[in-house]
Amino acid sequence: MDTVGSYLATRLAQIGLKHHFVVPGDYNLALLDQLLLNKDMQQVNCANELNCAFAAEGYARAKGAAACVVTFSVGAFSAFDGIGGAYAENLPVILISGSPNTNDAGDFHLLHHTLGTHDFHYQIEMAKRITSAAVSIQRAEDAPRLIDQAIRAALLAKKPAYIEIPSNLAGAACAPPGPISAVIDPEPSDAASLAAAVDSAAAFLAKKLKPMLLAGPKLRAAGAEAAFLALAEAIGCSVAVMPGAKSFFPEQHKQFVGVYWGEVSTLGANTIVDWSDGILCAGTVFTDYSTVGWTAQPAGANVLIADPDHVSLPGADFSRVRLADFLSALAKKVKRNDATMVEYARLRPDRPQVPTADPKAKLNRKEIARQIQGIMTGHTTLLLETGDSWFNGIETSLPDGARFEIEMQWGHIGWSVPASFGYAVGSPNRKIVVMVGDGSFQMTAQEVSQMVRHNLPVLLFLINNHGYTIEVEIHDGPYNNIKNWDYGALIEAFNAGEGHAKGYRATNGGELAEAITKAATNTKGPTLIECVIDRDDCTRELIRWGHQVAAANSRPPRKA
Ligand code: TPU
Ligand code: MG
Repeated sequence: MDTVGSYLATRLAQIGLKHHFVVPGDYNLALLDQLLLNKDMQQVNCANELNCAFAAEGYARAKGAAACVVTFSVGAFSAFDGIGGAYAENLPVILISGSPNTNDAGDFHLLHHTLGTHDFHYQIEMAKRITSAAVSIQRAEDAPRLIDQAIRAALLAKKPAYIEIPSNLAGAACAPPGPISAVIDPEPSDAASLAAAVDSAAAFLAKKLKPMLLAGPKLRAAGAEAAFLALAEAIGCSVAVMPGAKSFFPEQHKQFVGVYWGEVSTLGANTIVDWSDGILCAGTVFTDYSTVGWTAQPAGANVLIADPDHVSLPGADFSRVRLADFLSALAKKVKRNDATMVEYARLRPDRPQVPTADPKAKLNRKEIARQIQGIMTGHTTLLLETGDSWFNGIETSLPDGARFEIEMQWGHIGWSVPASFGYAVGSPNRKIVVMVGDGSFQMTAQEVSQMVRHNLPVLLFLINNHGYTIEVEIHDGPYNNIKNWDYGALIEAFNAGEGHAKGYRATNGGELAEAITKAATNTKGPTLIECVIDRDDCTRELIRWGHQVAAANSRPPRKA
């Protein structure tokens, strides 16, 4: 026989997890003991549950799925924020919470860490809104069915799931796991719907004089990057990506025409999107942010939307069509049409050449971006935090193999610190580079100490512009000022005599270059380089984007 906890551990290992992230608490301690018995997985502690959920979120970006284990209410409520992020960002993070002993409800006990009422159901009710499946195991014999159901739902939907395990059931006996295919095998497309969707899409594209492709953030979740590339090459047309899909199409590919983000696009992607008469949007998500305050949203008769399990085009809709199946089948049916590439050859702006700054001149963001560009390799994963880091980093040209992570849908400042920790645990052979603002860093800074604990050489560029600059551009006020910290000293304080974290402070280009050189030699721990710039040194793109988003946010209410 298995136990509920060992069953869960086996399933997590079987879906490819080598780690799970935890914060202990008395409702989950017996469960953590059971998970530790599984030698295929390591248990990784986090400093708090918000960071724990974001660490799992980052791990899921690297490995495809993740799990985090927290205690009841005091832990789970914090984790919900990161789980909401995983939902928004289409990442299957399994949240596991310890919960009250199964006898307590019937005994009408009041319990610690709860709301102080006899109701212990509120947590699963809350979890249901931010997961694809939420289960509570109240009898050990139900565990195999409910655990499989929750994990499968998460993997299929690429959304989180929630599993609640009472403190007295983690070690209780249950049946051993059956074949894992029952959990992981994908749902096939409906064959007839797929064929009809492909026929309609091929006809749609054949009628267009200037077709092109646009990749969106859901493309990776749908496992459709390779199929998208095949379709692009079959048509030979221009390919733009949304900010949340950067790196989902190789940027060194000759058909890559930049990041499409309305007027703040890179490489003139918007000029070709605006010129095209037939845009196949794969996995796109159009929000106020990604459409630059609703000023740039492909829609109408020129647009075909291919979602992870649905295709819609003018006058037709097809359900149960898996995106990868659709794109691969379509690639075999389309005609070559490179009109958008011919036009793009005329429109293509030169890549901005940023001159090297005088090494003694005051540091500015352009010089920071230039130097970060210089360290990008095919092994780099660049994580961009919410703030001007988005705009500074989005222009980075990614060498083949480089990956890029951004949390634009949820947009929780502070995400990048725990997420890069989780990502580094999941992908120890990649070079993890983070661009994070001072305000964001202050939200989750303590998770750097886990990078120290695990000797992870994450490289953090902390852009210290003395406040919440992105907010200044959207809507300014005294609330956008923050307390300055000595960031380099803080990082080294995490060592406490037993770590290898290094902190540097750069106020000019020369100091930055020197810090980057030293960081390259620190292979046993994180390096933080505080880059000090003026409060008003921000990108033109942030200002333009900020104005449009502010205008969208402040639309007056409609008259009744
Ligand atoms: O480059 P910069 O100065 O814009 O970045 P920094 O310093 O990280 O400041 C970010 C400021 C910011 C806030 C306060 N961006 N968005 N917000 C709103 C916000 C508040 N709370 C959470 C959890 N997430 C948010 N995005
Ligand atoms: Mg700032």
